[in-house]
This record gives sequence, C-alpha cells and structure tokens, in this order.
Amino acid sequence: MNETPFPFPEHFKFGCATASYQVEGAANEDGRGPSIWDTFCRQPGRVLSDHTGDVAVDQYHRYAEDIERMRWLGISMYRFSISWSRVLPTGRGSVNEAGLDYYDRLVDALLAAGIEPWATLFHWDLPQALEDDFGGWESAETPRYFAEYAGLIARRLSDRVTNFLTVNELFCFTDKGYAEGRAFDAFAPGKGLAAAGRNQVRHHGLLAHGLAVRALREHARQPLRIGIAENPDHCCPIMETPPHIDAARKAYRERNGRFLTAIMEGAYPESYLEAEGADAPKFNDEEMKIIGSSLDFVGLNMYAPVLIRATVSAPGYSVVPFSESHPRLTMPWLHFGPQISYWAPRFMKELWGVESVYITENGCAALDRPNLDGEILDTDRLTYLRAHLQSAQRAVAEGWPLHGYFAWSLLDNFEWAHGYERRFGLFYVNYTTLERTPKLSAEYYKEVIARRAVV
Ligand code: GBH
Repeated sequence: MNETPFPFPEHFKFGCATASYQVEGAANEDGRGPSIWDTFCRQPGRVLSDHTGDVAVDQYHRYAEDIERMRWLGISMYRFSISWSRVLPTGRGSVNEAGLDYYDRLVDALLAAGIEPWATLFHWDLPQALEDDFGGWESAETPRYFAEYAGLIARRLSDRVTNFLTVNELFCFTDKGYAEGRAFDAFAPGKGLAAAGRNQVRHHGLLAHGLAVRALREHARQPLRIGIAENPDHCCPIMETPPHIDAARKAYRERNGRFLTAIMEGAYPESYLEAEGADAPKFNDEEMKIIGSSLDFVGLNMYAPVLIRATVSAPGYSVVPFSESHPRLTMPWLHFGPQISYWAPRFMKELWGVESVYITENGCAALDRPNLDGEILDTDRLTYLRAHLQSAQRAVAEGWPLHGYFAWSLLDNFEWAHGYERRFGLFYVNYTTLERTPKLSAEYYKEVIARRAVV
C-alpha cells in the first residue's frame, strides 16, 4: 500500500493567514491612528461581550515567538495584513515611520526564518479619519487614498516582499459594513445604506483594488506577484453530473457579478446590472479597465459552499437551500462543503483562464476546550481541514491551477463581531496569559506539510 496516496507536488506551498486588527493589538502604540474597527468595538452591543482588538493576541510584540511556531509547523508562507492607520494614521498625508518599522521587523524576521511574507494591504481596518472626513468607502476619495497607501507600501517593502494582496473579501467590508446595520452581524462602520448607496460602495471597493494593483506595480522595486483575497459565492454542483456542473459554472459567474466577475472581465455582467436596475452603480469605462487590471494570481478564501442544481427554466440554475440539519462548524454560516476547494480552482480556469490560484484562507471555528491534560483535541477542525485538503489535492492532481494553501488561522484571534468567543486557530490562545498551545489540528497540519500529502 502506498503510505501517502494523496501527494502534493514539490511546488505546492503551505502557509497560514492572519489579519492586522485580529492579531496585532498595540492599538495605541507607536503612533497608530484609530481605524473604524476601534470605533465600532466601542459602540456597546456591536461586538459580542464588547470585546476590542486593543490587545488581540499581541502579535505586535510577540511576532518573533509566533514565527518560531510557524517554523515548527513547517509553513513556507505567512499571510498577514498591514494596518493602514498604523502607517498612515489619518489614512493619508504624513507617514508614521514607527508603524512602517514594525512591518520591516516582521518581514525581516520571516525571511530570516525562510518564510515568504504575503502582505494584504487591506483587511477591513479603514482609518477612522477617512470615515469621518469622506464617509469612508461611500466616497471615491477613499480608493484614491488607498492607491497612495499602496504605492507607499510598495516603495518601502517590495525590495523584500514580492507577494501582495490588495483587499480581503469585498462583500465583508462593503455590504456587511455599509448596508447591514444589525447588531452581532454587522461589521464596521455599521451603516445601513439602501441598495443604490451600497452598490456604489461596492464599486469603490473594486476601484480601490484596481488602483492598488496599478500603484503596486508602478512603485515596485522588483517584479511583484499581485492578487486579491476574495470570498465569492463558491457555487458547486449538488452532484457531479454534466448538467449540474454546467449549472454551477454559470451560477459561479453570475452570482459573483458584483465583485469577482467584474474583476475578471473588467465589466459588470448584464445579469447584475439588470437585477440592480435603477440602483446599479454609476461607473465609466476607464474605471472598469482599472477594475479589470490583470492579476498574477487569484486568492480565494474558502469556507462554505453554495449548492447549485440545474433547472429547466431560466437562468438554468437554482440554489439548493441547506437542510436544517446540514452539518456546520461553529459559525451560523459555516456549512460543510469541502468540495468547493476542488470546484473553485477549476471554475477559475474554465471561466476565465486563470493560471494561478491560491486558497488564501481555509479554516473553521470550533468550541475548543482544553482537557484535563491541557490538550485541545479538535477533531472537528481536523476533519474539516482534512476534507478541504483532500479536495485541494484532487484539484492539483487533475491539473487545475492551484498552487498553494493558507490555513485560517495560525492562532485564535479577534473574530470580528464575535469577539474572542469564536476560535479559528491552529494554536489555542489563553486570553488571560496570551499563552499559545498547539491544538491537535496543528499537529495534523504539520504532518501534512512534512509529508507533502493529505494524511
Ligand atoms: C474570513 O471571512 C475573514 O477573512 C477572516 O478575517 C475571518 O476571521 C474568517 O473568515 C472567519 O470568519 O453574515 O450570513 O452574510 C469569512 C467569510 C464571508 C463569513 C461572508 C461571513 C457572510 C455571511 N465570511 N460571510 S452572512
């Protein structure tokens, strides 16, 4: 018997991901300006137990020991995000050198450990000043300032960092931030815009992405690899037969018209514009060209599926609703459907000819409890990760363009509106002592990496 029946090729890379506001802490240190999440966390009832990211898991001070943990795991990539207001406290204008110094230290330490830095420019922590002065993503000023910030980061870090991601998950900082409004569900800044305003916010998010791609390239100190970390509706066939596969592919394109399809095609699909009607975003050709700027890779955050079946009537597909007892992990939306880690890379190639896909996040929340021996035996997370890795391995084995995988997350951290009450880490964090303990899933991931195979 072959002991590693599900191998990953030599060039396939493994990593872990985090985001600035979720891990850094040091919210008021070394000249960092406030972000909309600092403000949001201080509005009672917005975040579970009114938790804040003031301390988070203190990676700002503990990055060196966390890099030791990455070495133990054996990962070769670390995806982190840069806090815009740490380097530009008001989002524009004067630069906070001390803030930039932190990312220099982090990058240098990663490189010394043989780990590639993958830097995300924006993972939702918009400088509060841009919200106060312009209404944040409601304004076309914000994408322009984002491009200036991207240029600054390229000039400062691209001598050592060659992998950049523009923004993380457009839906979350546009729709959930500006059009949701509900407590425990909304994200910062917690506005409740109607459809027309929301669609313009989406458009500004897209524009920020495109302008940043160009600014990064323009100011790069060496050739870069630039992508996005997007969380489209991961449509997949309810069963693997040709009609359902075709329906899921069509659904993947049309249901992502507001974001990913616009980026891949440099145009909003007709189906999106028709559905939005009078509320459709206002845009011009030049903006759509910018939004469609070519990418070096597409990063996909992978969590839950959208199950699709073929229909006879238009549009030829429909969403199969989750049954009440469909298995899910410990988030209301985290339904089990690991097959997306196969179908999404495949559809990227089939729909748009994408040659390089990375799974930029995959993971789940679980009710981790240390046992009497202090172990965290997270069999649920291990099973979830294993199933996704199996699908990813299938994609690679069949020749679809999947080149790497990042687990979300290296360690438990500030889970946005769920505060510290939901844990996504491979390492357990004791929030009293900030001590980190590897869970069983960390040991599992370490074995996968060491053997380069699903084990
Ligand atoms: C990611 O988003 C984030 O990038 C990361 O920061 C976060 O910690 C991690 O996942 C875990 O949540 O509220 O019903 O409209 C997760 C993917 C996609 C989950 C949008 C919530 C909205 C569902 N998110 N989804 S709903």
